[in-house]
Parts: sequence; C-alpha cells; structure tokens
Amino acid sequence: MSKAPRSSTTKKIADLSLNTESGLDTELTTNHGLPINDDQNSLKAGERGGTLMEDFILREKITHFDHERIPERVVHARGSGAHGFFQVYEPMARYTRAEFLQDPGAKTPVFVRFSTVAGSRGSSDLARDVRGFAVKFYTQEGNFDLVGNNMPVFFIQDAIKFPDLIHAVKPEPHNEIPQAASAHDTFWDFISLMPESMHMIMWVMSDRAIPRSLRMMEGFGVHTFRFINEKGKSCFVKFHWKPLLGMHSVVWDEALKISGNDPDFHRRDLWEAIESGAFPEWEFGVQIVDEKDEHKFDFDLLDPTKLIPEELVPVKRIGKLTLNRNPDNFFAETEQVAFHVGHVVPGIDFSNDPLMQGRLFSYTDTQLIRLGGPNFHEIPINRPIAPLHNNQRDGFMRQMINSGRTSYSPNSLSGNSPSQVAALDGGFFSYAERIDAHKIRARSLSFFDHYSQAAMFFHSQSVPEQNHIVRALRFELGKVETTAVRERVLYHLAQIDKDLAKRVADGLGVSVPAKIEGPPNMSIPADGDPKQFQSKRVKEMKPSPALSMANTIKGDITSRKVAMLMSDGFDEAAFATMKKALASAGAVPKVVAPHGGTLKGAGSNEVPVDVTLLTTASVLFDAVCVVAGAKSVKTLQADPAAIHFVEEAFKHCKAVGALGEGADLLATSQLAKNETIEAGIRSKKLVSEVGVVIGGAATASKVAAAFIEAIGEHRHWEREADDFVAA
Ligand code: HDE
Repeated sequence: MSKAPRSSTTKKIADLSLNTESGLDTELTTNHGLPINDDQNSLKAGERGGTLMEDFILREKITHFDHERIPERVVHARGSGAHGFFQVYEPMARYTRAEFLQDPGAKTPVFVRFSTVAGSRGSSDLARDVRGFAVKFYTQEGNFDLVGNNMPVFFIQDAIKFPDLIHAVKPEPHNEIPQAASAHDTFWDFISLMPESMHMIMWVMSDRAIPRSLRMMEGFGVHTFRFINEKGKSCFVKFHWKPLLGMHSVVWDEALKISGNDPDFHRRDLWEAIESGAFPEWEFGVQIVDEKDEHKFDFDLLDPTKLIPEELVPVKRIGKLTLNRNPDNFFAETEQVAFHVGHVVPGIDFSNDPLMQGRLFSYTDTQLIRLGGPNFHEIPINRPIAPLHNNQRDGFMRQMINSGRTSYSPNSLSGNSPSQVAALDGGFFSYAERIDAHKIRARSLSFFDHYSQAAMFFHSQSVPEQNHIVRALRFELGKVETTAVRERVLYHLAQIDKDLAKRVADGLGVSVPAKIEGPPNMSIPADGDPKQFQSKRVKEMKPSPALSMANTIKGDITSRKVAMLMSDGFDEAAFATMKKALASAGAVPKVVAPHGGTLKGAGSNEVPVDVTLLTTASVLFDAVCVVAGAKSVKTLQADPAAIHFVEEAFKHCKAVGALGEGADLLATSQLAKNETIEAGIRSKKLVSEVGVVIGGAATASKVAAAFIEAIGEHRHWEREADDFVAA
C-alpha cells in the first residue's frame, strides 16, 4: 500500500490561539490528532461479531456526543446572535470618559444576542414575550455589556422578586405546561398580586411583544446608569436602541400561525437579512439627566418600572450599531456568549436601582454552572480584545498558560506586575456617591405609583394598538381558569383605565370588581395605607407619542418578503415588471405556486418556483401580489390554498396587489363579499380597498409603484374595523 502524503493543514502544529476550524481540506482525526482511517464501522470481533471495548475511537466519539449539551439559560434560553460594529457620531467627553464613545473614526466590534425570555431553547420565536437585546462591545478598555430588553421597563422593582416572577411565568411545575406562554394561571396569579407590574403588563400585552422582526424593534438598557467624565463629574443616563427600519409588529393571529409554519421565523429573518447584505442598523440613543435633577421627576429614576418620557428628556442619538456578520457556529458563539450587567468600562457606572443591583450578582453566578467553571471568559466569543492580566489562576478548562512565579500582588519578584492603573491613566473607579443610610429591608415611597405610567402607555397608543391590548388581555385572561385571579387583574386594569377594564371584562363575560380581597399585597409598604397606593391612579400623565408604533418610520420596504402568487400561464411581462420594481425597492419577491419546479409563462419563458402553497403560508410574507395571466389565475381560483393565501394576507392587514386577471382571484375570495348593482350591472365589491392595489397588466409599473407604497405602510389597520374575513 503506497502512503499518500498528508495535507499541509493537518501537518501544522496546532496553534493554541487559533480557535476556528473551517472543516475544509482537512483530514479526519480523533480529538488527539490521530488520523482516522474508517469512520463508518466500529471495531468488531469479526464482520458479524460484537463491538470491542478496545474501540477507543468509537468510545471517544460517543462520549463526546453524550456530553454535547450544556444547561440552557434559566431565562432567555431561546436566542439568535450576530456580529457587527459600533461607531459613535461625535465625542461624548462632556458626559463620559468611555473611550469607545469618543472617536467617530473608530469601529468597536460587537456581538449581539436577541432572545425571548420564557421559552426553552427550542421554543417558537413568535411567543408573546419580552425580547432580550444584549450587546457586547469589545472595546479597547475591556468589554462593555449592555444587557437590555426591547421594552424600557420591567415587571418588578426589586431583584429579590425575580425568581418568583420567573417561576410564575415558566411552564407550571406539575405538568410543564404551557411552553413559552404567559397565558396561564400562575403568571397572572403573581401579576395580580404585584401591581408594580402593571406598566410592564401594558407593554407585554401590546404589539411590542410580537415584533415583525428582531431588526424592527427598539432596545433599552432599562435601568438608569451613570456616565462619568474625565473630571469625575457624573450624570444619569438611560440607553436606547432605535431601529432604522422602524418598529413593526405582526398581529396575534399571525403570530400563532407563524409559530406552526416557521418557529425560527425571527432567527431566519435575521440570518437571511445579514446574508443578503441588508445589514440591520440601530442608532444608539441616550437620555441624559443632570445629577442635580435627580429628584425633579414625579417618579423615581431608580425605579425600573418607570421610563422617562422622551418628550420630557429627548433621546440624543449618539452612534450607530450595524450587524454585518452571521456567527460561524451557533453553539460556540450564540450559545456560549456570556453577558454580564457588571461588565462596564471606565466612564460608565451603575445606579442604585435595586433590580440592577441584584443583576450584578446573578450573571457571573449563572455562567459558572452554565459554562462549567470560572474560565468562561476564555471562550473565544467572551474574550476581550483589550489585553488581560491578573493573578487569577487555574480552574476547570483553563486555557491560558500563565508563565512566571508570581500570581499575587503586591510582589517584588516580578516587579509588582501586573500593576494597578491610576484613574488618571484610565483605571476604572466607581462614582464616589455619598451614602448615609440605615441598613433596612424596605422600598422607597417614591416607588409606589403603579398605575400612572401604565395609563400613560395605554393612552399613548393608537386606536388599533389599544384594540390589540384589549384582545391580548382577553386572550391571556381567557386562558386563566381561576376566577379570583381574573378579577384581581381586572381590578388593576380599572385603575389604569375603566374602559379598558370593562372591554376586557366584557370579552371574558365577567364584571370588574370594585374592590379585591386576597393575600396581602407585597407591593404595599408595611406601614402604608393600601387605599393610597391601590385605589386610584396618582396622576394624569400626558400621552407620549414616542410610545406608539403608529408614529414609527414608514416607507422603507428593504428586505420585506413579497409573495408573487402565480401558476402556469402567467403573464411574463407583467411578472417581470413587478418583480424588478420590488427588487429595486429592496424587497425580496418570491414565486409562490401550486406546484414546485418551474412555471411556464404564457409565452415561452419559464421561471423557477421558490416555494409551493404547501410549504409556505401567507403569514411568512409581508405582502402578496397575484400575477396576471388568464390560465394562471384560473388555476389559482380553483385552489383553496391560493384563495386562503390572499384572504389571510388581507385579514392581517397586509398590502394585497393584483395585476390584470389577478383581480379575479380577489373576486373569488371573501375580499369581495358585497354585491353592488350600479346602472343595472351586478358586480362584486371589495370589502375594503385600503392597501389593495389592482391594475391592468399593461400598467404593471404604475401598479408596482402603488403596491410598493402600500407595502411601505407595513399594515393597513383600518381594515380591522370591519373584520369578517374568516382565515
Ligand atoms: Fe436578566 N438574566 N435578570 N434581565 N437577562 C439572564 O443570565 C436576572 C433582567 C437579560 O443573551 C441570565 O446569562 C436577574 C432585566 C437578557 O445571554 C440570568 C434579574 C433585563 C438576558 C439573569 C434580571 C434583563 C438575561 C440567564 C433581576 C433587561 C439574556 C442566563 C434582578 C434590562 C442574555 C444569563 C443573553 C439573562 C438574571 C432582570 C435582560 C439568570 C436576577 C431587568 C437580555 O443571570
């Protein structure tokens, strides 16, 4: 047997600092580098004999496989990540000494992980839930992790309630039901006893909890942080992420159906956008509050159930985040990334928000078990790009080979290296806040207005958004079996808005209680008067237009998916014009047809089918256009799946287009229920023309322009008013 030369890649002595492996042009080896000659058969006592214990190759492979899973995150288990960079617009030295916020020419690498909170790793992306929005900035001064959410407030005010909140929302312990859903008794039981959660409840019942895309949601640092400048002067700061594609959501019926059709909908959307070069972008915003203004608001800056209305303190946009690279390996990057609220850089510091203070403990603690020991900072995705030197040593899975005799400080044997860094030379120091206090377990009275901001949020929503909140509450409480729990929630809703409570109660077929009884309410101070805190809203706050998604950026259809519904015999010219117009506007047109393979046009051309009516659904698209062509449309008219497709898109208030004979498909569907008789001619009329664009095949480019404008609106909510399309 002649011996073939081994490839140069395998001959290379492993470079311990190299952690990526392409899998291309390499030879198969064991974990110890032994070339493997047969990976198809285990070692046996004869061809039909038992497997031998000696087979160390088989044992190594199976043993590793047996240990492939690590514990999933106790919250935020389901996530999707991406790499990118951050650039500041102008130096922020006036407020902070953070080095990555000074030079507009510098690009700071980032890794971002988005997540849902309650569901397990394999749960659906479209659960009604808060989304995690965690950003790791790899700065020259070490890693800064901004571990935020897509909602600016939280359910609870004190970290000591977090395990209770999570136990309540997770599947119930006796039967592990329901998965990734808050619509069950234990969650609402807890909420009904925690009026401080009411503001957050308004957010999670709103459209913010069912985003169209991770790329189309805001992000928030939630807590009040501190900036500290070179002179040691501090101010308070709230962090924001503003998506350049605007904020958009799906409708709840759509969310439910997406969960079945494509549970990876958000993950796929993020992945495909980045692969196609439609890089998601957010502007980084700050709301800055002077130290002296700490008490000027009628809520407490340290209370994480409150936000600062943008109309009171504008959001200053100071930089931009761009995500431009998908991970190479989900486990190595997205799963092993370890965020920590305590990872700050000089110039950024914490406030005394009691929720934030508790988080400062939790994140390192959780990684110790999840990532198997104290050296998780050495996993490539977690490593800082800033040099790392300290006297921490050893532990499970230590990668770094520390040379030298000393691992203590002070030392004289290594010249006292590594040495401390003076504050003036960039060393981190905590803000020297003056504290003179009693050691007590208590909550400040300034934390006890639980309803005013909840009402502000509800009253800031557009009518369709308010309707969605009512429906969401009817859905969630409709799944709650315990009457007393429903009643307690209705009572709290009535403190926010009587009409809101009544509408929800009507949907449930119950009435709103005037008072509630039950276990002591933990949110009321022990020596407080319950009436003062429970019976009324403390004050009327002006609506904040910035809180409504109706006021978001519209018109950009970049990366929007458009179904081109067609079959054999389609009108080639009309199809080509529409497809080209959509693509030039940045959208992603896809041919959806009754069968796979290719479609034959009315002329001699063929086009490949992207997806069939069996393998896709309207809920996976932003809009649908029925392409012209007599034969093609006849086939679609005879196909219930095609009719359902347009009806469902219409029901979900999406743009619907029809070229030429394509209008006949709409006429066959429930979109054209009303018969009208004009001048003796009987004709079917569309139930609503809002967002429906119909035109002749010869005028395809004009139709395309109007259709694109309709898609740019995202949704045509007016249609919900007379919602009778059953889809
Ligand atoms: Fe977290 N949170 N959290 N959290 N959180 C975790 O850390 C915790 C809170 C947030 O993509 C865990 O590494 C406590 C608020 C995000 O890897 C854990 C409290 C906000 C992520 C943990 C909070 C967040 C986490 C689970 C109350 C918005 C996902 C795995 C005191 C500002 C990060 C892990 C990722 C993850 C604890 C409240 C955001 C257990 C104790 C408020 C985005 O450490």
